[in-house]
Amino acid sequence: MIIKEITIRKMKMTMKNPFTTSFGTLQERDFLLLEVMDEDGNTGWGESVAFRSPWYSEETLETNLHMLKDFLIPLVIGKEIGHPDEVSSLFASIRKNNMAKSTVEGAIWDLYAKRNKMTLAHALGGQAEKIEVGISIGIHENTAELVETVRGFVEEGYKRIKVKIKPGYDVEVIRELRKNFPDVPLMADANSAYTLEDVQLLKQLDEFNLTMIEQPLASDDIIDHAALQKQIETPICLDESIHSLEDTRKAIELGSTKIINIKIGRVGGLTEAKKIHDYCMTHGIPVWCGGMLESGIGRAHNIALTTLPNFILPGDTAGSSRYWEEDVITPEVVVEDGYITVPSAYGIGYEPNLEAMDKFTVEELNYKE
Ligand code: OSB
Ligand code: MG
Repeated sequence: MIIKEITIRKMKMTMKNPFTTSFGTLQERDFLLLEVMDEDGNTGWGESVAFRSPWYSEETLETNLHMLKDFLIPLVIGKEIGHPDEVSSLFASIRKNNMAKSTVEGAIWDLYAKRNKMTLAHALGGQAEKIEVGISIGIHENTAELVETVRGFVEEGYKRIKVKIKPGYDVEVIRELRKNFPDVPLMADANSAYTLEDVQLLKQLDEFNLTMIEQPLASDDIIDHAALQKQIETPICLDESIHSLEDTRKAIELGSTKIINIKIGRVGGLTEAKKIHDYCMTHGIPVWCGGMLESGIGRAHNIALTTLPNFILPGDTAGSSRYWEEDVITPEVVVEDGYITVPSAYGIGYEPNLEAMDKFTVEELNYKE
């Protein structure tokens, strides 16, 4: 396939509910969608999961736009590409900027699958026909309200509940949740809010039988996480610290992590995500698919990835209605009794809903060969 044309849409959508982490609250979701077109007029879609500000990682919507316009698009436009695995070699001269790279690579994967009349899941080697879904719940300062929110999602059938924690909002909140939901698979995500000085506090979480604690320590750390894991029972799962297969190998060798949260954008695309999946499978490390409050385009990629066999734990791939009044794909992503049925249409398996997309598009940028 030859990449003839690329269109970027700057998007602005408002989430139904604000989402609070240890870093702050988000309700406006600004992001990029990217469409690639080949010589036959087939198209593929990708999403940049970077946020407006660099709280989760150093990338932002504007740094992604800069990388795409000035470096990444010029490296693929007009190029003949046999397989999406080649995209990472085309980008080899560019360091990091994984979310920006993943935006283009994801669109090329979708295009490749459509050209070959396959689902993206099959193109990746995934087999599952339905996937288990968990949900990530933001910080609620009022614990009674949190309990009711969790109850609603448990009743909807979500297979695992993840709550955000931060210093001052941790042990007692988890205790209350465990008291109310003794058997629900429960986990906590700290988004790097603690340090090794908090070992005694983190140890107290051991009594609640959490499936895991996600990224308790610094976002660039694997050394202290290894030290922490030696002192706590709860399995550590790394999110922010893992950007590549190499990071994965090192973290596993050091004993910094027992589970990996794979986010396609964070690791630079589906090809790297699949490598991490395969490596973890060989090493007995279960993985699950994280979320970045994506629109339906990004979620569709997450769903396809989750069909690979080592995605043993439920992911943060909640349905469209968890986030949006109206999503940008059709049909929307539906979670039924805690499962998503993997779509059978070619490529990402959902059609862009152009009418909805236009409503949320702030600007469109077009690049031709
Ligand atoms: O740390 O997993 C995270 C959302 C934004 C940034 C980081 C994270 C999250 C979530 C929500 O936990 C995942 C989702 O529902 O998409
Ligand atoms: Mg996380």
